[in-house]
Amino acid sequence: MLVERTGAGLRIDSAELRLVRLELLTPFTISTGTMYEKIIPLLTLRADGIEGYAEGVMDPLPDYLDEQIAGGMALLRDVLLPQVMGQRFDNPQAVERLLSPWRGHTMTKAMVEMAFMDLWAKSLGLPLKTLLGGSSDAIDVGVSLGIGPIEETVERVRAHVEQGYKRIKLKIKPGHDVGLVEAVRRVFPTQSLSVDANSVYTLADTMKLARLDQYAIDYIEQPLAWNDIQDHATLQKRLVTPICLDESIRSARLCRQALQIDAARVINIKVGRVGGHLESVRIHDLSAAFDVPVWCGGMLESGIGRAHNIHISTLPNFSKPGDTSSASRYFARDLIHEKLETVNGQMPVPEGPGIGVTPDRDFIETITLSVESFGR
Ligand code: OSB
Ligand code: MG
Repeated sequence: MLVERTGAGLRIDSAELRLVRLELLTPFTISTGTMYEKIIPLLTLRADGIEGYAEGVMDPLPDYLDEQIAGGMALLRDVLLPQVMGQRFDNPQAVERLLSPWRGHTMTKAMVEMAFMDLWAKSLGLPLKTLLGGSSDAIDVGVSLGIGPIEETVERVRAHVEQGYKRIKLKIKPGHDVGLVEAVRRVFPTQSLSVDANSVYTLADTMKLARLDQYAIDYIEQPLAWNDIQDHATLQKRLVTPICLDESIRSARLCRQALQIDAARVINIKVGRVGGHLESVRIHDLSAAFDVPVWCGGMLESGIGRAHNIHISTLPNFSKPGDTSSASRYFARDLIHEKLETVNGQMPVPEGPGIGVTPDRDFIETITLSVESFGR
């Protein structure tokens, strides 16, 4: 249950929308392409001298979902930020309600909701996790390994297993699937493993995907189309391996429909994908009611988005390790002062009010592509 605030609510008096560029230490390849850098939209909302922060998880091109940075920035600039500016909100639900008429754009709307959640938690003097109903001080984490040569991937699995990561996720694509899993399983017979196809297969690949059943992987993530649920239910009937949906779950309603037809037995929640924390908590609760575990996905976030993800991962049904690994795996330098680093496969939850991390303004200035201000 979300903590209710009594009193006068919060009036948003200004905002800053910034675009920054962070180089990735190593390119990250998934079935749909390779990322060399992260372009990150950053939003700051201000009220009563307090600041709330969020980052957007959309990419420059609509290659993960049908949202992209340019469209999100335009919607924020022309519609969403003018809408919230100068408004007093009695609770985060009121922010969500104001944005609800706009269709789709869950990644863009999530930026406003998440920045407000951080602000709200800080105004109450509470860590975000407390507001969301979580309590643990550290969470179990896994890693997601991009597509690369098989031998090299086996060595990368070894390095991460040695660091204590609790689950290794292998990115797969046609021609780089059964052979890869076979090679990794041979060296690591009992390690918790999963695979992620990022929507690249079709039902015509059912026999191929069923061959993965013999390797005892925890789940196969998003094998079929990003906007499909029905075919995943058809596929699940033919597989022993549980299907985990990522791209397909963009709302609690889509999640309910997926669970009702057994299209998924595990759910990946990305706060920035589903519109924010409130919808994430609904998906979490709904999945619990279906006895389906959830885990927190990642989009190679900087420390701002990563901190949001870590807080929500403290809820009880986040019972599988999340993709909330050390920021230093991706970036030479993070956007925040604090270090988000795993210790023996566990990520400590940042302390203090809100998300508990603070932007490194000097560094952010040096990697800024554009800045826009709203309000006074
Ligand atoms: O499908 O989970 C995914 C990264 C970019 C786009 C899609 C995905 C991913 C990851 C990265 O798997 C996980 C992480 O942030 O560490
Ligand atoms: Mg995924």
